[in-house]
Amino acid sequence: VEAAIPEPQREAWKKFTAQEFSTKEEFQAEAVRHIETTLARSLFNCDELAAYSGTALAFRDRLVIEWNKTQQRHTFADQKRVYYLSLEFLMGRALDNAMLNVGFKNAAKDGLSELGFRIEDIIKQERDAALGNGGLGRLAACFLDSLASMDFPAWGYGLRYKYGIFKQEIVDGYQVEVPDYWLDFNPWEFPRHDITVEIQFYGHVRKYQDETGKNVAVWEGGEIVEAVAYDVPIPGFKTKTTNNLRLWSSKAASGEFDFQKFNRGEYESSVADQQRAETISAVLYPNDNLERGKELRLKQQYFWVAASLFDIVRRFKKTKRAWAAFPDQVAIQLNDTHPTLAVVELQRILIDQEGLEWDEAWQIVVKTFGYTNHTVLPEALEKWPVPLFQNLLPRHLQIIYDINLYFLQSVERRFPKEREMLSRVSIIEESQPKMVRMAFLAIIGSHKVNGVAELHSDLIKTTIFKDFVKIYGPDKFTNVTNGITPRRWLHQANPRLCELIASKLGGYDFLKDLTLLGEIERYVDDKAFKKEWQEIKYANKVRLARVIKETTGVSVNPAALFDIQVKRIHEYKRQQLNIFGVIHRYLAIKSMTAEERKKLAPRVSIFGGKAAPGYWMAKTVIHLINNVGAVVNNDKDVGDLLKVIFLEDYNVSKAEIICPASDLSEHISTAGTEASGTSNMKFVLNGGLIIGTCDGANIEITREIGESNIFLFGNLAEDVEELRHHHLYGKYELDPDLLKVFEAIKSGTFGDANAFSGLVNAIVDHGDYYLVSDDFHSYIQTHDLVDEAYKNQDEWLTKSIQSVARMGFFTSDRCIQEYADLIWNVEPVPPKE
Ligand code: 8GP
Repeated sequence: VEAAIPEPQREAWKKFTAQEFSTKEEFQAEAVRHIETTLARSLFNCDELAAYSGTALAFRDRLVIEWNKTQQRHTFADQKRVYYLSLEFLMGRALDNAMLNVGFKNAAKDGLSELGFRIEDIIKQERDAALGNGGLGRLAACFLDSLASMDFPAWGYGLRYKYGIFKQEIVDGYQVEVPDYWLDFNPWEFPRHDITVEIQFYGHVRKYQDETGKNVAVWEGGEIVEAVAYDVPIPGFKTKTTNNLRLWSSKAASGEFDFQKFNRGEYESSVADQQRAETISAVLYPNDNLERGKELRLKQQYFWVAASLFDIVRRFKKTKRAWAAFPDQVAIQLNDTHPTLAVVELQRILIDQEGLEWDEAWQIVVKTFGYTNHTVLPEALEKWPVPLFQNLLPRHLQIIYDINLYFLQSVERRFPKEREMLSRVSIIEESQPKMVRMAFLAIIGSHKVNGVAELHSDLIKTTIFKDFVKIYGPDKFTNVTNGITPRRWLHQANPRLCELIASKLGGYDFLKDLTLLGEIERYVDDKAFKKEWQEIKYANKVRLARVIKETTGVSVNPAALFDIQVKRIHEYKRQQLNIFGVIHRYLAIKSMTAEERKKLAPRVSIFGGKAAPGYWMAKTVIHLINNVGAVVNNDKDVGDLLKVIFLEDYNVSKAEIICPASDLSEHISTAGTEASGTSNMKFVLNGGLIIGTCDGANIEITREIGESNIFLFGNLAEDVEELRHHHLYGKYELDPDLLKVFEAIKSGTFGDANAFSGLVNAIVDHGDYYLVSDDFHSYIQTHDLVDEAYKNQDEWLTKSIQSVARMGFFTSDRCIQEYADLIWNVEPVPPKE
């Protein structure tokens, strides 16, 4: 390729090719140049935001240089690439991550300090890139970090929402949603106005036979929207590999149509078209573990999938290979069912546009895709009404019908005696209206299906996808237990703990091979080490206490036991169980003697998390937590023994402060409902103990760190179904302690009791689906054990250190290696040093 460019031209270019800064002074020169020229600011009006911007741009330049080289290297290597399709990437802030991953944070710190700024203040200027709801989106972000850090040739594909997840404000104890317009200054994205794809919607299908007698389908008419690429560099840790995250933004197609409208003087309606097009990528749907079936959501899905596949196919075609080689060059992972249309779109491209026969095309499709399931909750499983599909994507619906037909025929041949199975496994649900079941389409269109923790992967095989295990055999289904990136969740979030560990392990290699953490277990009896460990936890609690004071006005004692539950608010995650437990504790304290009170360890119960705007029950839980806080925190009689905090607007950057500050965190979902959980891993990795149910990854965490290092309680997944049945059809009594809590609520102790009647009635009158009452006693007892254990600080510290030492398994690097081996069959492309 290089040879095609004339020698003198090459020489001239190379003389001036961009160089990376490599000293503090060079960093300062770059930052100041950007502040003065890119931002048009000066020494006299450079505030912290401008200093952030200059720093970010200086680091961005560094990333871009490696990013360009990486993309070239990957093209030359001509190896199989991974494409991670996700509607959500919950990235958080980029600057600190970039500084740490390229290894230049100290230079920047000193350089900024000489210019009169503190690096912590500068980092805080950045807004979170919050293009996700919760665990599913954050997992995608951790995966990008691992893929780059491990030198895999990989791209992420997503949507460039103008509004990410809303900002949460708490007003009079209620959640209020404020739009998150985050793009006014985003130095991390590169608009690629030259990379656009036209995306078609609506219209109709014309079928005919061509000269050779072949059946041809043409999708005609409808409307065209343009997808524009925005690229975000993803730097690996201690490697030059810098991968790409491509986010698509929608705009009106700049076609003749508009022009004619303008000429006809229809200015307003032409602008309206523009806005309608832009609506597609305008906003992230703020639901976690819930699908609402809105047309705009399906439009988002097709828009993103069609643009991404066009891009992937275009890249493949440049290699001039035969189509049969496609799955040897391309692995596409479906992050949940949101991108399942990609299966149909690839089949459409191959048969309608490239002229392949159905069977040949279908083999390519199935070999290309893998599907990750993230939930068994029925309300989260995607289904789309057939009439909506028919209208929006008529050709795709036809192809889905054909996929279904061939699939059902093969099932019928193999299981002729099981006719009821056909309707159970059909992609089309025979309801009114008929529905397209996206999970079934994803299974049929992929060669591997995985769950995200062992229990979850077992559950999908025995419940929602049982028939498919019978049809395809068990090998199509596998498990890849989730992980987290230690770069963000230890190195960045907890620099002091990281440094202490590094001092014992002789460097930071453990951040790339987390199993090396095992070595620190040798220091569990080392007094000085333990003391430092304890001091670091305390300092992290002080840091969180400061944030609590600033945002809620409440002073909390950093010496108290910090008991934290932060995650999306959802009935299955059972924040209601936690707050009922807190009320129980409050009532207990109120009836204690002075002697008894002395023996009790002071507690701070901290909650955080967003409720989906339309999820009334979740909002009621937030309201109750805040009202309990208002009563307890102002009860002089209770003082430091109990404080209840709701931290507003929980997000990635807040999590980085919260996770290192827990003594105890809560992962207390009804057994069998939380697919994995990943904050459980973040808290343990930062030396906090956890209380939890036998659910999701809690089970594997227990196996790794040892049963004596975790507080497990509650019913097991295998007993849940029977208990629920019993609630509905048998006689059962509610837990007496829980009833006392309800009495307190009903008597108005925490404000207007009517506000909380729905919450209470779900348990008292409506079958207690999430088994709050069944688990209450065990929960309270286990908290008593926590109180006891916390009194012995030395033993607590031992548990903390042992747990961290044994967390190596939960790095997302391990996870990505498993995907690479089990599902993608891809190899890294390491940079030549
Ligand atoms: C989440 C799971 O709830 C969580 O346990 C898991 O750790 C995380 O995915 C990453 O695997 N699932 C979802 O957010 C989810 O399924 N959302 C539905 C809309 C698809």
